[in-house]
Amino acid sequence: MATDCEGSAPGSRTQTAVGEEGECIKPFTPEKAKEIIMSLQQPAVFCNMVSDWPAQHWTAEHLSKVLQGKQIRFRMGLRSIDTVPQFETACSYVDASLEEFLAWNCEQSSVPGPFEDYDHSKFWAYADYKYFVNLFEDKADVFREVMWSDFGFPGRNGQESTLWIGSLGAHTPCHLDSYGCNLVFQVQGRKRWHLFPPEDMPFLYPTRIPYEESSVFSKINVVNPDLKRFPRFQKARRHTVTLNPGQVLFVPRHWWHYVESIDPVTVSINSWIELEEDHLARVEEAITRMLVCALKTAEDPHHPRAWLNPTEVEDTSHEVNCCYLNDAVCAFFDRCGKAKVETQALRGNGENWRKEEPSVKDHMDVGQAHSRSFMARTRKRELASQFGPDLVPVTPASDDRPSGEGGALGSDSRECIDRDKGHFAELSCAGRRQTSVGASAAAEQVTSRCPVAPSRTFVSTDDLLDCLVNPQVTRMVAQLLIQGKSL
Ligand SMILES: O=C(O)CCC(=O)C(=O)O
Repeated sequence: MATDCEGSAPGSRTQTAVGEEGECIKPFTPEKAKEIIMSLQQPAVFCNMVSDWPAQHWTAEHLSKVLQGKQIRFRMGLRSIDTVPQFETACSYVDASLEEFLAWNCEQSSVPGPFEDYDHSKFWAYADYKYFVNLFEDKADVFREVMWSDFGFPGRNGQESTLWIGSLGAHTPCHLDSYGCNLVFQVQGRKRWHLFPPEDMPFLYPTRIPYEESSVFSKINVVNPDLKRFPRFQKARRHTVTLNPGQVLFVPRHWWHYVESIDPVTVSINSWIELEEDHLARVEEAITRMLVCALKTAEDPHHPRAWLNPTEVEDTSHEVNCCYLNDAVCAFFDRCGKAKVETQALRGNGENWRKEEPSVKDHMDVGQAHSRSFMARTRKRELASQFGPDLVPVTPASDDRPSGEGGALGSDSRECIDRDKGHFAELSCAGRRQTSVGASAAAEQVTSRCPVAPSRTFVSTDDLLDCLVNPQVTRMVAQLLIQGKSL
């Protein structure tokens, strides 16, 4: 069953217990909340934890007054549902104030101003992923209206948070965040989250194009999947939850998510909590950056922005990327020390997507592994006992099969697969012939026969990158690199 937390219909808020002194009593102490966050490996919704936060009043109207006409960049997307994800590289952008956004959103028709070219019935607008520090600059009093200290992170407030303001249909394509785990406070309107566990990575067809440091995108539009192209997606275990105002969603590390606004205006605030595992993730990200920049720049030196997510400022030179990789490896050793190389770089360390591939160290530690798994089971039971009205687990959707295109492959798709097989056979033969004529002759053939038709080549740069910088591969490369340097 999809989770829809009770007790907070849109716009309304749950009652929080009040103590004798009039103070707000929360269901979890900061210490308990942090313990849950640091050990829970499934998404869950915290209720009744933020009713005394000043930021609960941050509607878009309120923020428009605070921001006093400040220009914000809105990402404009089409409401129509395609099977291809609407990546940020395919969106257009409008600079406008929140007042102008609200006028466009309320009028529901073209109003003169920055949104005039965007028919409200066809487009959504999203001021997404806005760091508070850029929006509010040094307004420390505004930062303090967000109090992540209630979740056990003293001193963490708006300064370490991002803001998301969207219209109906605004969404973020399915991706995972390479660093940290996530706390998301829904302030206004509702958002529907579609989540998938890290172990489902092979079913989500990961890609690093468009390239953005810290995000691995899925090639699938999870609300309208193309099951002919991506049949493995049928195996993905979708978890859905509708997040209501006043609730805080906990997204564990590396859970995939697609997020859509399902009310006319939505406002949410999130903070990514750094984790110990981020040190290794930073090395993996540096390897990814180096390979993506090198191959994509070589492919088309003149159009870097075509593959770069708009959130990335620039494609960096090979020299800069080398420095970045060296810094990441040094930081790994500085922060973790050689002792941690064992636990972080060589062992499974509870990482879901590596469960199937035990490391050399795990093979040697069978006895210890058994007692570890006993402890993990006990821990899981302890955590489950925390679930109740104030901490609602996000469970797998009852109909696991994704919607659209009928689910099972029909005759059309089978036909298409057979056609593809024929294509494959033809091209593999061509490939074998090429190797037999020798590398230099083959290279000559390549340059003379297909000089400018990358779309017709069988293996494109992106196909190659999808394999080379697949997160499972970069994990292994990072481990080998760290292992080599720790000797
Ligand atoms: O709210 C959204 O649209 C996306 C949020 C997100 O991706 C995140 O918080 O990591």
